[in-house]
Amino acid sequence: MTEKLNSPSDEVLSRAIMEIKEPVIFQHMLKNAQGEYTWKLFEWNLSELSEKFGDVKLPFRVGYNAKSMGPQWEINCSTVLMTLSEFIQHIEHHKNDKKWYYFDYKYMQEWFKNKLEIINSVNWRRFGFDKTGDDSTVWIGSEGAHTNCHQDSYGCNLVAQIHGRKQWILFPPSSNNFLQPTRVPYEESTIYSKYNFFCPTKEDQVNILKIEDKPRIVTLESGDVLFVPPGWWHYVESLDFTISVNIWLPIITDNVSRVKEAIVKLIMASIGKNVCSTPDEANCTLSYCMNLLNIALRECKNMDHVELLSKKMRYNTWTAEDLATEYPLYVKLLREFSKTELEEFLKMKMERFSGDIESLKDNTSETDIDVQNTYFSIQQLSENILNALCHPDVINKVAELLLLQCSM
Ligand SMILES: O=C(O)CCC(=O)C(=O)O
Repeated sequence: MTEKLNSPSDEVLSRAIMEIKEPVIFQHMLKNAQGEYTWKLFEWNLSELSEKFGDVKLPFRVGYNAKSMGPQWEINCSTVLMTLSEFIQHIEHHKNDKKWYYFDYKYMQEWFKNKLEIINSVNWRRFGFDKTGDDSTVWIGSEGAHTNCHQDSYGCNLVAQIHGRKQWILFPPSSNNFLQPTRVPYEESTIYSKYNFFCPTKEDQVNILKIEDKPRIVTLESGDVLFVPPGWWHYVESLDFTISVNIWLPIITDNVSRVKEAIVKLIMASIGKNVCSTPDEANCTLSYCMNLLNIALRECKNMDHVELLSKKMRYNTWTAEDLATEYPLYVKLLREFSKTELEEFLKMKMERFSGDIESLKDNTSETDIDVQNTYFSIQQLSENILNALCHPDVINKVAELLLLQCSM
């Protein structure tokens, strides 16, 4: 019994994290024996935090707490610049704001490179990884700020909830075919689902309920650390003012993923000009993509296959269940949602807003609408072609054949 009260060692964790295939939540892991947080980031209150962040103007993406037909994509969002202190004041004074704000997916070293105190206020050593804020990203949002449902192409993920509550819906990698993967809008290393989880339409609801695997739904609170295994789809929403920090840890199959991402990028560069308009598009020239693909293929080829196999075989021990059973105070499995629970949950999300986005935006003129309609049909067609060509099943097969050819 005493054994069960021990927390997992750093060594056990760094190994287990590379092996488990189900998400888990780690609790009480970032506190010392005296019950104090080991990360400074947890210790600072909001006014201390605002002071540490200083006068750095952070770009917050702006979206709407309202109904919309499809997901609110980043490319359609405007941005406002605010210091952390201005942001905190803004949300305090606009409690029923129809807008949400998200400073999201920002590498800490880019924004706080001269603020070592902030960089060093994060440390993943307790999980067996010698990494700090230098390798982490930070996410600061108001109620309703969300990241549309997606799958990350590389690595696995540890997410620490610093402040507020964030809701996560996770689906296993096998849900690929049900989640309608799309590469439009194109984002390097992210495969989005077409469904709007923030405010689903009836059609979204019907389709999401067809997914056979049960989702896991969890609300992270301050001090929780979520582990997202490779390939798990996730939709994430702030339930109030939130701050979280995450780190992507490289895994052995990232080499092959790099080949797959390079193939997608090549397709995008060849025919996706009308539909990708993220900053990444600027880099998306054919020769640049060919070069990327070449490098990724060479990397894969150079990988010592014996080493790869032995790494895979060496410790095939931990499952999420083992870890939760062995360390019940520190590791929790996520609850599976039944079909009925999921149905109720989606219904609640569907019905929660009275107004729609269009009524909150400025009106567009009729001529604009005509132009948009013609553009829409061309765009829709290109989008369907791109999504068919970039479907994970297609890319997996192409990468497999390409790697086979290259190894001959
Ligand atoms: O917190 C969020 O909004 C999304 C986080 C995420 O997608 C990730 O950590 O992989």
